[in-house]
Amino acid sequence: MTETQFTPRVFSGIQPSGGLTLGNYLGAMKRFVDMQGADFETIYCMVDLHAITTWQDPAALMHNTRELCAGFIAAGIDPEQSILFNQSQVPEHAQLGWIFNCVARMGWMQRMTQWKDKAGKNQQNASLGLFAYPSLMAADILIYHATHVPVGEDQKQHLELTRDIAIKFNNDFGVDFFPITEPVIEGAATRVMSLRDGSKKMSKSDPSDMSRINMTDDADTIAKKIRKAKTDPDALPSELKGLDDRPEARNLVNIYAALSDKSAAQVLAEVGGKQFGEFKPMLAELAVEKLSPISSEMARLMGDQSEIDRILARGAERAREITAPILRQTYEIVGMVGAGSD
Ligand code: AQP
Repeated sequence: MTETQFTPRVFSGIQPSGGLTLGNYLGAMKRFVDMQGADFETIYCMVDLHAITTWQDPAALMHNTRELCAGFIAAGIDPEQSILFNQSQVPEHAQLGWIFNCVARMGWMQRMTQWKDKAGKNQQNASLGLFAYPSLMAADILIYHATHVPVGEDQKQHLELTRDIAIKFNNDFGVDFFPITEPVIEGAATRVMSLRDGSKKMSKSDPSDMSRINMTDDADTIAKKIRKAKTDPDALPSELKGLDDRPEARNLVNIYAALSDKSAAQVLAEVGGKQFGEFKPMLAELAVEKLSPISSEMARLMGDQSEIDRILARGAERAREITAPILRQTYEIVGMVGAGSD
C-alpha cells in the first residue's frame, strides 16, 4: 500500500451552545486565525449538531450560531479565504458519522472523559448523541481529509479517537483513505481555567457568569470579572516554577501571555514580584484592549443577519464541493455504491 499524500488542510469547530468565551477565543479561534494563510486550506464550522447533544432552545441556537459566525469574522477569519458554515447544512458530516458509529467500539467511547463529565452520574438519561459525539467529531474532520486540527487541550482525547477511527477504517477495508490527523494544541492558553476555580475549565455552560469572560462582555464587565477573579495572597513569581500549585495565578498569567502573544516565562520576567492588586488592572487593560474591537465588530455584524445567513449558506456550498466526493468514495469502499456508477 503506497502512502497517500493529503492536501494540507485545517478543520476545526466550535459549538453554538452559548456565547463565545475567552477560553474558546484563546484556545481555538485566535489560533484558527493564525493558521489562515498560505500553508493550509482552512475550514471552520459552527458545530450545531454537537450543540444539540444537550438541550438547546431553538431560538437561542439560531442566535448563537449567527453570533458565533460574527465572532469568527470579527476575530479575523475571512469568509472568502476560509470556508465558514454550520455543520447541519453539510449533511455528509452526519452521513460519515453513521459509518464511523459502526467502526468505533463501545469501549472506546465509554473511556471518553468528556462523556463521563457531561453525562455525570445520570448516564441513562444522557442523549445517545452525547455518547456518539466523538465519532461525529471524527467525521467532521475526516470528511475533509483534514490533516491538522487546532483545538484546546480538552479535545486531545477526542483527536486520539479520531486517529483510532481512521486507522481502523483503513485497516478494516485495506485502504489508505483517511489521513492520520495531527492535533495542533499550542500556545500559552491551551486550557483557560474558570476565574472562580482554577481546577475547572472556563466554559460557556458554567452556571456562574463570573467564571468566564464572554466575548460580548463590555469593558466594565471584563474589568469587574478580572478584579473579582480568585487568586492567592502571594506576589507573582519571576519564574514558571513559582506557579506550581498556584492554579489561579497560573491561569491569569497564561491569559496575559496569550493576549500579548508572549510566553508565560516572558510575562513572569516582566511582572515577577508584583501583587495581584497591581497585576489584575494590567490584565484588565490588556483584555479590554484586545477584546473590545472584536466585540464591537461582532455587534456591528449582528446588525445584518441576512448577510451572516448568506455567508453561512455560501460556506456550506463550498464545503460540499469537498465533502460530497469524499463521502461518495467512502460509500464505494464500504460497498454501498459501485465504483464509477452514477
Ligand atoms: N477553557 C478553554 N481553554 C482553551 N480552549 C478551550 N476550548 C473550549 N474551552 C476552552 C476550545 O474551544 C474549542 C471549541 O470548544 P466547543 O465549543 O466545541 O466545546 P467545549 O470544549 O465543550 O467548550 P465549552 O465552552 O466548555 O462549551 P460547553 O460549555 O457547551 O461544553 C475547542 O477547540 C476547545 O478545545
